[in-house]
Amino acid sequence: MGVKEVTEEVVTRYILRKSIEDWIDFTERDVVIVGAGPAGLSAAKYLAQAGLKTLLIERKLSFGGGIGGGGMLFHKVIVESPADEIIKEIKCHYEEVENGIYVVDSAELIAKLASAAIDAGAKILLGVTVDDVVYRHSGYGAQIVGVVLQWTAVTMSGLHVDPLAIRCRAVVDATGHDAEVLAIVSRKIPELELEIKGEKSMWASEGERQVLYNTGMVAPGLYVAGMAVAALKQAPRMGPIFGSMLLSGRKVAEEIISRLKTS
Ligand code: 48F
Repeated sequence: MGVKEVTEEVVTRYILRKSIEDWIDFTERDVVIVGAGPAGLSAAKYLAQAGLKTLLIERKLSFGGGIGGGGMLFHKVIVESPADEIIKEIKCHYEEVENGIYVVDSAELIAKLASAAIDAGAKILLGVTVDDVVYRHSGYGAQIVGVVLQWTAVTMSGLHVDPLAIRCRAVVDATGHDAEVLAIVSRKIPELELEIKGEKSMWASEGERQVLYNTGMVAPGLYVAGMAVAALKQAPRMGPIFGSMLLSGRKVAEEIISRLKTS
């Protein structure tokens, strides 16, 4: 049997039509997560699972963030309890090498996390950079009500192209070590008094503890998860141990779910 003939203009027409349909739907979301690393993917899974319209925006053309680099490019990462609940839920293979210490393949963790988020209903946009937020003033002061988007390729080109913005009820900074969204907010909305202190040197277990403890809302409409928490709170870095990244994603999702469902 021959391969069906598809003309070039048909390819173009359906890609454009279906992408634009999605983008129009994306203009209003319950939650936008910035960064598809372990924290962002985990948050996306739990938010979408709770029925919230969830959009995950990733600057690169692939997801996984720091997972893919494993430990110094060795292809294994460590997950510690109780985050084994999450790797078991997403059906990631693991080896328990000591009580409560699990080793997983980095490529599989990326694939299974992304698959779980997508299957739960989250949408992932690749090659798009969040370069600002949208805000309003209400009786409670400044509130984050959306994000400003640009194609990563345009950002890299240095061309001056005005961006587009979308609205949402919650924004999650899951951008990792640079806490990019928080850094923008700290610079451009000083009345929110956000200060990015920068992470400290390595102390794995203490970093894991502090990241998880400090995950959550940082300003009205703005939340933080993953290594961005360490940058905000000056917590120690931890290297290729991922338990708190996964748990931080789940924790931020739980907080957003409870706030949005009661508002
Ligand atoms: O860096 P990343 O994996 O952050 P994370 O989820 O996990 C941190 C760990 O990977 C590791 C660690 C702990 O074990 O030390 O580093 O907190 O993923 C962040 C993702 O956000 C994307 C970036 O490309 C990466 O995939 N990103 C960063 N800034 C933006 C962005 C932005 N402005 N717009 C869109 N995506």
